[in-house]
Amino acid sequence: MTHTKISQMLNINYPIFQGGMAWISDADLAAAVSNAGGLGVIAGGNAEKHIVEIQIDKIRTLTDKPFALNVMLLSPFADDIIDLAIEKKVPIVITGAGSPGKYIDRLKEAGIKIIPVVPSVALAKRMEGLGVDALIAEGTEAGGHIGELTTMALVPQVVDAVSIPVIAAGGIADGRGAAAAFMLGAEGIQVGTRFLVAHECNVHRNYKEMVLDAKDTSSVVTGRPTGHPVRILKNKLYRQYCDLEKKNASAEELEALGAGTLRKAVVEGDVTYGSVMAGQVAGLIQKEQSAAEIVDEIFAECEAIVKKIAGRA
Ligand code: TUI
Repeated sequence: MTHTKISQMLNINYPIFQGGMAWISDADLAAAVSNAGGLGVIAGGNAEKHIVEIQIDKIRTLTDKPFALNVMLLSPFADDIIDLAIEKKVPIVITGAGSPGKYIDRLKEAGIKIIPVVPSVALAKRMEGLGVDALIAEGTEAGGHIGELTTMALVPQVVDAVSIPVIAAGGIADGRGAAAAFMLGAEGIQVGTRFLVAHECNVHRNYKEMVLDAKDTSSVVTGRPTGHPVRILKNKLYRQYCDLEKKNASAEELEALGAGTLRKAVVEGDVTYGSVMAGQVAGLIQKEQSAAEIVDEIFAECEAIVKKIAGRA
């Protein structure tokens, strides 16, 4: 399960990507995942170029392994972050929350591998046509900004529609989820929520506690009326959001309630009125571990499951 087209293409030992989580996925977490043999990802999020530049310079002091930069296309600084990826010769760019069409030629010219997150078959086909290297098919179980389809339904449909490698994301936190993703035809997995509780993850302590305390129904979706659905863990902010929705508040009012709330949770530890973005698998996560322990455990479990199934045949 560890030797797939994607691990060969990116020169990594395990086909696992760490989710590019805005405000959270910094050089410390990304280097830990890359040093563990996976693909560490620095998230540009909504940050300005000089902030992201510091993280790119830092990761190069922490690892000589491949890493990726996640460019969040809803960011007002997305153009600058793409320029930065090219200037800094980042090996891999992952894009999310939109179509990276207008950047693809420049990234390819710079020799940067490009892997967009897609929530649908239509976008997957369009991206393949533009010459991207692989795709991340992310289901609605994921934390943060999400699409409509579940991972179980999306991944095999994307796999059937394209010939480039597909990485499954959304709802994967352990070896069982990884094995399921490979059964659906994925060549790799992306894991976000479980890395929130990695020792090397610098998210606020309160955020980690909320993930560890979460149960199956703790995650909810806000923002459907504004067209930017975001999965978070239920708290007072969510209840305020529901109250506003019931009052038929405008999209602007709803967007205003969400502004700045991710930073509030991640940096200040305000998990009451901040956005605690996490996936539906938060309820599975019971313990804090190093990034290397997480990576090793996921693949050991995955291989044991696959062997067990093969033994039944
Ligand atoms: O991007 C994510 N997850 C994120 S970004 C983020 S930061 C944020 N903060 C506040 C509001 C919104 C975002 C938190 N979590 N995941 C990747 C992802 N991409 N999920 C869904 C998509 C996506 C959606 C539409 C990708 C492409 C797309 O294309 C639409 C089009 O242009 O055709």
